[in-house]
Amino acid sequence: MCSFISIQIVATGICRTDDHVLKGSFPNIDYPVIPGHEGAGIVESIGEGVTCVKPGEKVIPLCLPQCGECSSCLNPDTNCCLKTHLYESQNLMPDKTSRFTCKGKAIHHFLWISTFSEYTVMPDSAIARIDDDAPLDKVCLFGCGFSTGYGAAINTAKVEPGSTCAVFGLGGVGLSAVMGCKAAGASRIFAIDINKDKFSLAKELGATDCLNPQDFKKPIQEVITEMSNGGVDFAIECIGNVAVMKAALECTMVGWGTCTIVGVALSGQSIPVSPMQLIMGKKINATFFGGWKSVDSVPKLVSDYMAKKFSLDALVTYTLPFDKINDAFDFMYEGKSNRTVLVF
Ligand code: COD
Ligand code: ZN
Ligand code: ZN
Repeated sequence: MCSFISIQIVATGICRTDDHVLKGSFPNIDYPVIPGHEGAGIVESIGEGVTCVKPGEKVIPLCLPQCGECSSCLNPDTNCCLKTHLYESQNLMPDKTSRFTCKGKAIHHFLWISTFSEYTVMPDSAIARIDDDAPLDKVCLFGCGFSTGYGAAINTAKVEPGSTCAVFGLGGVGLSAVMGCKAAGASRIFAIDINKDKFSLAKELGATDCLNPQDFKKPIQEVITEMSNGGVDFAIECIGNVAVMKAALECTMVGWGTCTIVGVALSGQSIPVSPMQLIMGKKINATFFGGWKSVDSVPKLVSDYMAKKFSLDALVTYTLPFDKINDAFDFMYEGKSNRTVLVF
């Protein structure tokens, strides 16, 4: 049986995935739907059987549950709880109800979260109880962008001290991957984007070489392979573009290079990988929510942020009232923001 929690959303970031929902390019979405999946808020009320939180406590709703009981939750090597909605249509609560209506008509949920709403309802297996002092307009980024990118480097790629890395795509997710590579001790970090305005912050966060593929006649994978004397140890794709995923694999070192996929490609697309790349000893893997076991890890990430073990403030380009949501999407389309946080 599942128990439910009602949350007052206080702040929410906007992620490119929300735009995929608007454009109809994310799989398994039914409309009308309330997007938003990078939020933080306060428990408004709890349903029967809820023991993990009390009204008034600060929480982050999670796009990936951790039920603590299934074979995945009991396996230390995966965070893909089998109670996740990702294997099915994601638009209703686990009990197949919708908790949103407009003019008497049901509205669908997104990833169970739907943070573009003042109130939302979540199953108790997908809630992180966080520090009472946490600033919700910053730590909302642990709901997606920071956790996904930073964890891709630390948990999935398992970047090693002294290694060479390449991060493709410098949005909120890719910049967090740069921070993860730096924190893991990488000695050289290539940061690749077609928007050169992303480079100054990437350098501040740890990138050593910023490259715009449009500045080169050769494919970017050849440029990086030459600059890194044979290839990088770790490449991380944070765009969701299958051609870039191919380039990311191809710029890794023969024998041991690892390519980690973060971006979800548009429905129906697949990666054109030559088996020779794999036969030559390169590896490819992928991550959802940065490999973190969500309920256990997000409170610890928030505590580490509060203890100033890392900062994510630089990722928040704008903080705006919620009714400026359309401006926030425009900033994303124009490449002017890494993250805009909307506050209710
Ligand atoms: N070459 C280089 N850079 C590119 C290219 C290209 N061909 N195309 C786009 N870029 C750059 C853009 O200029 C931009 O700076 C960056 O790539 C992408 O940034 P954003 O801000 O659009 O995207 P993010 O950082 O918010 O999100 C990226 C994801 C890959 C996470 C997202 O799009 C996605 O696929 N999410 C699903 C995967 C997942 O784990 N989701 C968890 C919940 S979202
Ligand atoms: Zn996201
Ligand atoms: Zn589980």
